[in-house]
Amino acid sequence: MLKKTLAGIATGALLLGAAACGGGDDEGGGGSDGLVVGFAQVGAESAWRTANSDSVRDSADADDRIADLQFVDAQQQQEKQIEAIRNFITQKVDVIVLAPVVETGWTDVLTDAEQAGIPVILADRGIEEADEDLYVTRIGSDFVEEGRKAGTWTVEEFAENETTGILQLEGTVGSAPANDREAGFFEILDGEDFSYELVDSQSGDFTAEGGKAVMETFISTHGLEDIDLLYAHNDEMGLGAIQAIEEAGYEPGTDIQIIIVDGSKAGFQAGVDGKLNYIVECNPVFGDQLMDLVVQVADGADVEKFTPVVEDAFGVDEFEAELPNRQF
Ligand code: GYE
Repeated sequence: MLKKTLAGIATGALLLGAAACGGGDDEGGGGSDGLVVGFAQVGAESAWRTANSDSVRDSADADDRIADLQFVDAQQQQEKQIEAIRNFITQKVDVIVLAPVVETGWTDVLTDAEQAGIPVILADRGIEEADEDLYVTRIGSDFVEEGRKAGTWTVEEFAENETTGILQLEGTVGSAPANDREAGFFEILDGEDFSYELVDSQSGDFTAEGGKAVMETFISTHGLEDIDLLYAHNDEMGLGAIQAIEEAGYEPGTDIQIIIVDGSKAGFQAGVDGKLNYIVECNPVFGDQLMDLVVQVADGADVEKFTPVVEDAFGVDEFEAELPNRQF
């Protein structure tokens, strides 16, 4: 805590120095009172999301360059995010941070932000390419790459199978991580000499309840005899599915192998307990990096269009050693 405060003071001092060099332009961002930032967060649907919200709030609190972070939890509803952005525009915040729940439907509201002269940073999820000019930069994960990691493990793990039966639990329909995790996964499967059947694929909306309900339907519709693998786009849906599998009298991790994406403590614990087989990490702790971007963007600095966060992937032999390192 002390370290964080000192770091905040140090960066604050740096910024004051930079402002002095720049001739003390107090317009909008970077003024001596610090920046006002509006953050339209997706919701609180997962451990990943909660850790992400905590990281952004903690970093803003500890950062003297940020006067106020206005945080809105949009409960996974795009209309609530649009409403939040309209409020931020009315209040003339310095920078808007948006974690867009889905990829499409942002043109109007982001055009309004642009016309109001308020820069927008995307945190976590991305939006469609057609609207690329309406935000300055995005910080977050490479979701296609996460899908590729899951795909690469799958083709190796089931190399000897004649045909591999797969079920997919998709994230929120139309969201960047659901679209991209699917695209990366099947890019690898289709690019290799690998025979598989996608037996079923449905959205569990990134929640445990959603994952459990969809898995119950999968089991009652298809049984598990011809299924080798469940690919769940996040931990919560995978953990919900594990419950459904156990309640139906099967052994998760053995009767059906399971991949999850995120890598929360609960996810790793399920791995240590032998209930799942591969974890693709998605890192939510990028609050400090985000605050640096906020300040740079408010100052009108040139920044990269995409700042990736560093991520890994873990197999069964690594679950136990990695569990104590998990931050969420
Ligand atoms: O994987 C999931 C959350 O957008 C990367 O959203 C994020 C995803 C994450 O609900 O758990």
